[in-house]
Amino acid sequence: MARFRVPPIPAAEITPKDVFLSSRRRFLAAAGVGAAGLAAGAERLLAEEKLKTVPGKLTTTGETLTPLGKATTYNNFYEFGTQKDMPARTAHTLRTRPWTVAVEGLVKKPQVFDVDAILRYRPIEERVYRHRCVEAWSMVVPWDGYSLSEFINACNPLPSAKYVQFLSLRDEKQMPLVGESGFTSAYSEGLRMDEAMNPLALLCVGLYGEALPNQNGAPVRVVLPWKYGFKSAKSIVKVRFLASAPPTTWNLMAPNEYGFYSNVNPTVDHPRWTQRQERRLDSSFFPRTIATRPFNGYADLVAGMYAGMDLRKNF
Ligand SMILES: Nc1nc2c(c(=O)[nH]1)N[C@H]1C(S)=C(S)[C@@H](COP(=O)(O)O)O[C@H]1N2
Ligand SMILES: [Mo]
Repeated sequence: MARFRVPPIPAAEITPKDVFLSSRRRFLAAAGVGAAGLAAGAERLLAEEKLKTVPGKLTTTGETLTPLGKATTYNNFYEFGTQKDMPARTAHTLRTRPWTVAVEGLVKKPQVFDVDAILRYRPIEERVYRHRCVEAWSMVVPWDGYSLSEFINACNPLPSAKYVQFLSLRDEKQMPLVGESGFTSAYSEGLRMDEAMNPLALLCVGLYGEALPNQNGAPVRVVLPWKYGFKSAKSIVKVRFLASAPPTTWNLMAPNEYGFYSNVNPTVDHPRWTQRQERRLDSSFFPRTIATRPFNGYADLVAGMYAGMDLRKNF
């Protein structure tokens, strides 16, 4: 199995080995029980499962965070059911260790990385990002990970690689509901190389300082805060470098609804709902309706990549 050819990072920066969640913790997360409601024993367990994180530089400030219990119970992960509350109840069947990510296509040399090597490769940053999740809903989530660009550099893509594809696990045994997803093959998403290398693009291994719950894409996913949620593939097992844009799951399923770029754009409506507004899930009981911002508020960091492109055609 290939290893990153980099000097080992200092011991103090290494993430604890057993970062994956216990089944009890998963159950509690699925049930939406906060740390306050846990017994002392379970609290100790939680502490042990904390990721060691450093504050991320690219952090959204001044917005109320979406509580952990909401971010982990209102999910899209069709392999675990098509209703928003289903992944939290069914994704416990996913086994996140051992787990490998295969890197192939236009690279110097194909490699297979163990997920724990990926976790230890760089200090895990906590980055608070606006997240456009299911349909026209949004959250503000403290994600944990590091720049996707760091991982891509370790993959050694060739100059001919212009796009990168992410493929999720597809396993009928671990995902008994995958047959009902409508997906005909492994969940696929893709980015243009400059998008993938943008410092905002996050290789994500946790949220709220804890390892990713299964329903949020354990053990490793991407998070692309200027795009609609579906661009962020969960539970990734393969990364492929390509000369042209890969087929993507939602684009194949409904091409008039979901384009390749899918940058958050209040001026291009989804055929079935407006994109001018979003419903923010935070600690208030009723979600607030707020105006959607171009590129989800990240225009200063990403708009330059699309200069000269017609974003109504390339939606
Ligand atoms: N493998 C896989 N990845 C996926 C999906 C999916 O169904 N399967 N759904 C996508 C969609 S539509 C959204 S909105 C986000 C939701 O991420 P969240 O549940 O962490 O908010 O995951 C994306 N990644
Ligand atoms: Mo979505």
